[in-house]
Amino acid sequence: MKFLHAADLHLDSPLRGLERYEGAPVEQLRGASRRAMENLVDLCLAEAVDFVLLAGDLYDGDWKDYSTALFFAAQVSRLRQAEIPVLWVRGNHDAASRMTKHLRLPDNSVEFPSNQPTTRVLDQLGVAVHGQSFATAAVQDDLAATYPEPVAGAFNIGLLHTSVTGRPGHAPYAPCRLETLAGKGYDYWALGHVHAREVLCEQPLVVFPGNLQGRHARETGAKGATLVEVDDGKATAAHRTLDVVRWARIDVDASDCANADDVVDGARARLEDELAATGGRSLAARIVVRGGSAAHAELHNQPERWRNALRAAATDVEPEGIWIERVELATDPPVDTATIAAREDAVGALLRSLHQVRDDPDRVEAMVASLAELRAKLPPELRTEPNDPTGHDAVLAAVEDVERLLFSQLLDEEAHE
Ligand SMILES: [Mn+2]
Repeated sequence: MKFLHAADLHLDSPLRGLERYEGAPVEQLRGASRRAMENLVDLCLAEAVDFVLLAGDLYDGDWKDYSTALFFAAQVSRLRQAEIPVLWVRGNHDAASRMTKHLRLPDNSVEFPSNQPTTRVLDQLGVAVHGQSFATAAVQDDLAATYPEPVAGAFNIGLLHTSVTGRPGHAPYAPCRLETLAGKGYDYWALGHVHAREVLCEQPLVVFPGNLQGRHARETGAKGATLVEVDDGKATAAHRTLDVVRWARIDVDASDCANADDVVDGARARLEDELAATGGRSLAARIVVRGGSAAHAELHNQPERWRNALRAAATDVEPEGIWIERVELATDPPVDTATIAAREDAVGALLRSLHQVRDDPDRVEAMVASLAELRAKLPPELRTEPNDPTGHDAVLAAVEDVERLLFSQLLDEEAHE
């Protein structure tokens, strides 16, 4: 037996930050969530899966018109022709109360109700799927707690949209404990909501497949669904990549760049690498240029020019294949500490006194002692850091941080005077 588990399709969700500029592959980006769903159906047909599970957020929100629903219905029909059922729940984005329009789906579509958890048994396969849709967007109850007991003799699957115990960047909806899921007696938990793929438990398998298509610069890396094969009651899960546009963050270290052209060349080389890693997909990239650099003044005097030079480099690497979502020029001025420390002004005196602290073990120890005194006055719950932030090494690192931050700011001011 074989099934496909996907979640968070967010059909017709706009890719955030989509800017038009000459050469930007705008249409490809716009249709990305639909093309990814077509890839999903293609995979199901090629693998001849027995059924498909969709764990919520099929839609990004209420449909603007019926075209989103018609598209989804057409994809479900492709699966119906191969007699593949699609079992699905609603999540926070497509909760029952948020959707004002309705379209009857093909009869291989099985939507779980939102008023209580229910069980659908696929007789021929000996599979029982338990699920409950979100009635409203912000479900605060532990839905998993009331899921039915496993059906004896069947392969039991829990289908659920949930944050489990919470994940950074995701609202804490339908919270539950991993122990509740693992202890339910089910053979597989098909979760949705968290957009990063994560296998929370191996025995039984508890899986977030991640979303089908990244939607913004923080959803980087390969996106897709989980293909599950069950042999003798034992399930194995494998990620299958289905996205059509790949998000990447391109960090460019400008500290060795002599000028802004070097920065563009460095970014270009990184874009080539990232594009090669996408396996023929389009690339949506955020470029972040950092580091104390001799190119700093040039970049900051003409930021529009260099932003567009970076866009042009991307278009040159792959016409209509790379879209630059944003360019952050976050360089610092080059810091030549020897010259600054020799200066007779206040800046030079400040740097020299920082170096005196750094190079004098007695002064560092004095700081450690006075920080330890402060730390002792903290309530115990604030003293739980595993690495003592008031230790000798931490204080030395802090002094170096002060130097770096202070001087990049001070010298930036000078450069703009
Ligand atoms: Mn989602």
